[in-house]
Amino acid sequence: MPRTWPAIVLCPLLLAPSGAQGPRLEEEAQAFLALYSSLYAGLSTVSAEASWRASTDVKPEHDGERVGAGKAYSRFAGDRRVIERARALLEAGSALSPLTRRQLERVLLAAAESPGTIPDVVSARVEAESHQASVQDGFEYQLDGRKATANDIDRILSTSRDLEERRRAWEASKEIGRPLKEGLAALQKLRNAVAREMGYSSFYALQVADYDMTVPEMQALLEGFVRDTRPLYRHLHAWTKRKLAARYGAPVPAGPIPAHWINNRWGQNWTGIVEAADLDPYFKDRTPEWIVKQAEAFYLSLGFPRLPESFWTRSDLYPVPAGSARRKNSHASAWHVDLELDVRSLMSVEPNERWFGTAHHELGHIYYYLSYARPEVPPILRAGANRAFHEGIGELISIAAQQVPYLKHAGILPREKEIEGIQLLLNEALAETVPFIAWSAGVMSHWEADLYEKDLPPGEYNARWWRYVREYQGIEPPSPRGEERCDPATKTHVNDDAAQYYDYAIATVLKHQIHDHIARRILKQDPASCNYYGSKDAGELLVSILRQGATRPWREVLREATGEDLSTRALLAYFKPLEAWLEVENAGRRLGWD
Ligand code: X8Z
Ligand code: ZN
Repeated sequence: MPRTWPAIVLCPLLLAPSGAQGPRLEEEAQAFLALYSSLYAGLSTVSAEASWRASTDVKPEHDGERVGAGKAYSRFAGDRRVIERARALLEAGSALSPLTRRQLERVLLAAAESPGTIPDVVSARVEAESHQASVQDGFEYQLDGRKATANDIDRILSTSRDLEERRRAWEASKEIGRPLKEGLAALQKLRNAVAREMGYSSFYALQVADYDMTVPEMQALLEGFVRDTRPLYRHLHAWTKRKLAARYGAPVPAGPIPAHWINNRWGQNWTGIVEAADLDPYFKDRTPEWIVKQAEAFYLSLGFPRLPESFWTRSDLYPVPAGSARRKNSHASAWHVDLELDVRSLMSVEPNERWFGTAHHELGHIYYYLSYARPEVPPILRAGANRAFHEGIGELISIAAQQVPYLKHAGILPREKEIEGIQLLLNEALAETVPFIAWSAGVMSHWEADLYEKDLPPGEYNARWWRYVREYQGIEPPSPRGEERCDPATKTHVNDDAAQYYDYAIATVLKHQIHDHIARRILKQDPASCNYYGSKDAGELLVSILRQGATRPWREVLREATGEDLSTRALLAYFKPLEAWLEVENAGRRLGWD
C-alpha cells in the first residue's frame, strides 16, 4: 500500500480555512506556505540529487533511486489536501498579498503535475519519465560499425564535406529515436491524463500556464514570430542552399535543403556556413577547462560573484574519459539542486565555438539560481520571471561573448583580425537566430502541441514531424522516414523537457530586447558591435531582473527592464542591414521551397 505523504506532519495546517479575512487570512496562508516551503525544498532536493546521479551515471540502481525520490516528491506536491487548502485560501478572499497569491497559484501549478486524486497514474508517470530518460541517456550511437559519441557525430557534421559521410553521420544520429518511441507514446497518455485531471486541456496547456497564457494565445504568439522572421528566413534559405551546393559540389536543390547538409542534427542552428566568421580555429588550442573559466570571467566582469567552490567540485563538465564505462546524458543542463547554493552543470565541453556558447548559456542559468536564492524569494518562486527569461539570460551573454571587441579583448581573436560586419551579422542570423525561430516556434512547438492537444496517434508521429520540418524549416530528410522510426524523440526536450520548447523561441526574442536596451541605453553603443565586458551597469540591469525570481508577473518585469512589451522589434532591427544585403545577393533568384 502506498503511504500517503506526511499526513501527520501536515495535519494542523491542512484544516479548512477558519473563515478568517484580512490579516488573519494572510497569517493562515503564510503558516501553510511556511510548512509547504520547507517540505517542498527538502523533497525537491532529494529528488534533484537522485536525478543528478541517474543522469551522470546511468545505471538501473540510480534509476530506481530517481523513481523512489520522484514518487515521494510527487505524492507531497500533489497531495489532495495541499490542493484543497491552496484552492480554499485563494478563494477565501482578495485580502491576500500578491506574493502570497502567487505562491498559492504556484503550489497549484506544481500539484497539477501529479494530482493525488489519481495516484496510480502519477506513479506510472514517474516510472515512465525515469525509464525514458535512462533509455535516452544510456543510448550508444554506432557509426560505421563503431561506437560514437554525440560529440563525434557533431564533429563530422561540422567538418566533413563528403555528403556520403555526412549522411551516414546524420542517419546514425537518428537511430536513438526508435527505442524511444514506445516510451514517448506511453508518456503522451500519462502526461495528458495528469494535466487533464486538474482541468487543463492537455499537458501542453499545463506547461504553457507558466506564462499565464492559454494554448491559442501561445500558438498565436509563436506564429507571429514565424511570420515576422519569414522574409529574412526565405532569403537566408535561398542564399544558404547555393552556398552549400557549391561547397559540396552538388546541384542547388530546387526545393528544401537536405537535412544532412546542415551542421546541426536538427537544422536548428546553421553554423559553419559563413567561413569568414568561423571561430572554431581559435579554440583549437584551448582546454575545455579554459572554456568554462572564460565564461565565468565574463559574468565576473559584469559584477556577478565567483561561482561557489561546490560548483567546480560537484558539476560534471567534461566528456567521459575514453575507456570509462560510465554513461551520462550528452545534452547540456544546469541544476539548482537544493534551491540554495548547490548549483551544478552537466556538460561535455570540448574546445570549440559551440561549447563556448553553451558554457555561457549554462552559466546564465547558474547565475539566475544564485541571484534569486535569497530569503525574500520563497522556494516555490525560485524560478525565472517565466521559463524564457531563464533561457534568455545565458543566450544574451553568449551574443555578448561572441562580439569581436570582446573576443579580441579576451585574446581569442588576434588584434589584427578583421571580419566584415555583414559577415558577422549573417553568421549570427544563421547560427543563432532566424532558422532557430523556424525550428523552435515552428516545428518543435507545433509538433508538441499536436502531440498533446490533439492526441497525435503514434502511427502519425514521423509524418507530422517531417511535414512541419518541410513547412517551417524548408528542410527534407535524405530519404523517406517511416513510422518505425521516431525522429522527434531524437530531440532530448521531447523526452525530458516536454512541451516547453517555445521557451527558447521566446528567449531568442527576449534576449534581443534586453540586448538592444543594454547596448543603446546603457552602453550607448551599436547593438551590432558592442562590448559589455566589464560593464557593471549592464550587470546591474541583469541582476535587477534575476534577483526577483518569479515573484512578479513577467510582463511587468520585462516592461520595467526594457520599457517594452514582448516583441520582435529589436530582433528585426538588429538584422535589418542583413535583409538589404541579401536582397542584392539573391537578386533574380527564386525564394521559398515549394
Ligand atoms: O537545450 C538547450 C540548452 C540547455 S537548457 C543547452 N538549448 C536548446 C537546444 O539545445 O536545443 C539552448 C538553445 C536551444
Ligand atoms: Zn538552458
